[in-house]
Amino acid sequence: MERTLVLIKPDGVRRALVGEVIARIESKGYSIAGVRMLNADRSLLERHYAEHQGKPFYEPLLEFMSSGPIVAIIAEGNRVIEGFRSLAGATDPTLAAPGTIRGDLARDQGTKVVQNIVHGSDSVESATREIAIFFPEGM
Ligand code: D4T
Repeated sequence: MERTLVLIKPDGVRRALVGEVIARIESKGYSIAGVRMLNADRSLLERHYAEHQGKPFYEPLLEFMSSGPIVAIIAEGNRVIEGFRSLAGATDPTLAAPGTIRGDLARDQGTKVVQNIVHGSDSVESATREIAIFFPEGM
């Protein structure tokens, strides 16, 4: 069964959208196989966002992602990686379609890094790598 890593970012937790995001995942028909709330430290975020190192939004991204608690979720189901990215909507919340998590619940706040409530793995390889970072003891 396919698995993906979903993160509810600090903006989502601050705005009390944890239940809303989990409800959308479950309502779509996927299962929750693991949930963990944590304060992500810099070394964990450096591993998670290794592909973005050196980009202009990298430092603001790490700062934002460590600005408060996040919720890491393992969601499970056939084609869940693609399916959750579809539920999340486009990275830029201004352009994310209404009906998606970002389209319904986020907007551009004019910050250096976009605050778009959720992260979802983009491939089987990323999902495996990211789940191991956030659930090192397995799930
Ligand atoms: P995540 O990784 O959070 O699910 O988002 P995406 O898959 O949709 O986007 P990403 O990995 O390309 O970017 C990671 C994170 O950085 C922010 N970002 C991204 C930004 O502020 N400016 C940018 O130009 C890009 C590409 C948003 C998400």
